[in-house]
Amino acid sequence: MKKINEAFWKGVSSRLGFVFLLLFFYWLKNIFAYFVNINLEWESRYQVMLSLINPIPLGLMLLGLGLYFKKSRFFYGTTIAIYVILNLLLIANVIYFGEFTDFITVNTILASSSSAAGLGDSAKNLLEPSYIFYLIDIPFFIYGVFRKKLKTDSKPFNKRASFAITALSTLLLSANLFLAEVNRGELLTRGFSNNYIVRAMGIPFFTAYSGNLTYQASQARSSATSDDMKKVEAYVKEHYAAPDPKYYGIAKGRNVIVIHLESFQQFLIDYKLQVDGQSYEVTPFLNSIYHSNETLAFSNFFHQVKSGKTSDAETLMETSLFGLSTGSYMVNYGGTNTAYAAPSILAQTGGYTSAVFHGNTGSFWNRNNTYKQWGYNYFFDSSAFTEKTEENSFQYGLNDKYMFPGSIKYLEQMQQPFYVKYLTVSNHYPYTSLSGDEKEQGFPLAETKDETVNGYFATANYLDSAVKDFFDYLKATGLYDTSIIVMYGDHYGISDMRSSNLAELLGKNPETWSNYDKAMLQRVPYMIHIPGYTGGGISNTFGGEVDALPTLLHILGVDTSSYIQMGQDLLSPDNKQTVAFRTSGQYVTPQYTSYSGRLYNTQTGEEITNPDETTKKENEAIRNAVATQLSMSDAVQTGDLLRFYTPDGLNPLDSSTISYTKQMDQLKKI
Ligand code: GP9
Ligand code: MN
Repeated sequence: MKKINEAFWKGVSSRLGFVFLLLFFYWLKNIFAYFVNINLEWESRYQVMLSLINPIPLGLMLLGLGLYFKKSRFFYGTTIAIYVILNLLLIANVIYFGEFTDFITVNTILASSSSAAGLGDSAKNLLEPSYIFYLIDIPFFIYGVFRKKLKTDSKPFNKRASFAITALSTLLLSANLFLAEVNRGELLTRGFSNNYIVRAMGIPFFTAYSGNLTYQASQARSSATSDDMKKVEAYVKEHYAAPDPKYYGIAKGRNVIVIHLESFQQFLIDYKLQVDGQSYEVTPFLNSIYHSNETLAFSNFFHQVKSGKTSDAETLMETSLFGLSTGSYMVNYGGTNTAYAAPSILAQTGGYTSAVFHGNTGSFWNRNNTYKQWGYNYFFDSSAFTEKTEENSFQYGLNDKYMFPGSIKYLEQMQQPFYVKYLTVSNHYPYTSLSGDEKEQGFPLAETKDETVNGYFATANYLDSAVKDFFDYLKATGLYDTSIIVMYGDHYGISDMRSSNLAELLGKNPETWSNYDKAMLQRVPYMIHIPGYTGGGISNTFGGEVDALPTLLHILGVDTSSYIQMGQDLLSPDNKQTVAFRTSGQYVTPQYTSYSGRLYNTQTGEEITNPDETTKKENEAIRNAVATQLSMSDAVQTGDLLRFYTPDGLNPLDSSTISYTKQMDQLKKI
């Protein structure tokens, strides 16, 4: 035993032995991450095997680079530095995954100044006990060094042998790629999902892959031409869904108040939480709006966001174009691309003034730049809310019950008709925003094993009551009767990783919780409340966030036939009811649901494992339709194609005249 012990320390005290020791720790941490913190959605043993080996090739290649150095301090300096970087990359991805169910792309890193501020903050809340494991090597090294068991090796490693290590790791990497390709053809060219790439190739490989994508994006803009725009134009013309005259212009000229319901899922509507034998209605006010005949409500409205989360939802809702397949459109292109967004369209067609109210810093998601490109006249961010204190706010900003009242002094000065958007925050992960908030109203926590799920209902209840108070204000001032109020949930609040913890609360079995259940949980509210109108009701039409803008514009009597929008009016009889998720190959129609590689009957929820010819054909057609819709949108977004096209009756916007400083003075002047 003693001999083995000595041989071990002797081995790892050689340069090559040291490299293998670091490689071993790195491998161990990756495997731990794959099994504990990251969900790779393995579908077969083969894929598990791929994941087990994938940290090794690149790990060896990078850690082996130090071997080329003769001098001892260069060897150890380089090797340890590379090891630390690899570890940081792994840990950062683990934490990021916990929040976004996605991996860090180079886009995200480049945009860190605008989005990482919030992530850094939430990281503090995201620390889980299991993360201790990533420090497992530290006590080992302390022991080895202090007991003088782990020594440095001053003998340079043979040049040829260093080369052999590089060659070996390259060979292993090719083998890894080959095995990955066998499992999933065209893995890298079609991308599928970030998850697939990490599953097959590991995290550092994915980072490099995404870096390449970012580079390509910058190339895409410079190579895009007006011919590309022609193709998009043809597609949009063909998919235009003409408005139903019954709804066209029913709210013409009214103020539009948009309320963004943060992380609000459709299942909350009418939901009653049972705690200690008592039943608590979570969102009584929103339920009353949902069921009102003054409201056009939608029960099968899906969010279509990806890693841009809130920013993707805003992009979809206000431009009828999708966010990106990786990263955030607003962060990457929002400040530069030509856009025809709701504020600018309404200003030009109806003389609207526009503003956003949001209790977080204006740079988050690059809003301060994007909103100018979208034509927002005013943007009141956290700096406009002087009532903000430690107690009434959290990492995403001022709580809703302070943000709404805090906006009034600005809203009162606003020229009518106005288009204003309220971005709420209190119902945001980790659903602990109310600790310290005096207006918190004692709504009970759910009693599952998941803290995140438990807090979700109380923050949703708080949001509900904040919205009710705001409606009361609107009614008291008479603004209510001259406005319409649009409300939507931006995306899921409980991620797919956690959603099985919701199963029991929804009367389902967590053991049989399926991808179908996960897909159905992507429904979010969409309601257009029109005071005084009585032709409302709940529509079961299937649609997504991309369909919201044409729907709203038609209600306001704006002709969208020459606009470049990817969505279809949800009230139009021509609506195709095909909902694309932002992850390729995933969709919902009234008949089929395709989610995480599985196909289901949307009506029954049963999995279709052996599709017959008709089913295959129909799904092939749907797959093509959603892929085309996404690729047309991507062409516009990444190629900045709207610089080549001006819709009838609109002009490109001159954003240089918009400034978000001294806004109260600007308002008073007008
Ligand atoms: C931050 C808020 C949250 O300002 O909009 O964004 P999210 O984390 O949901 O994308
Ligand atoms: Mn959000």
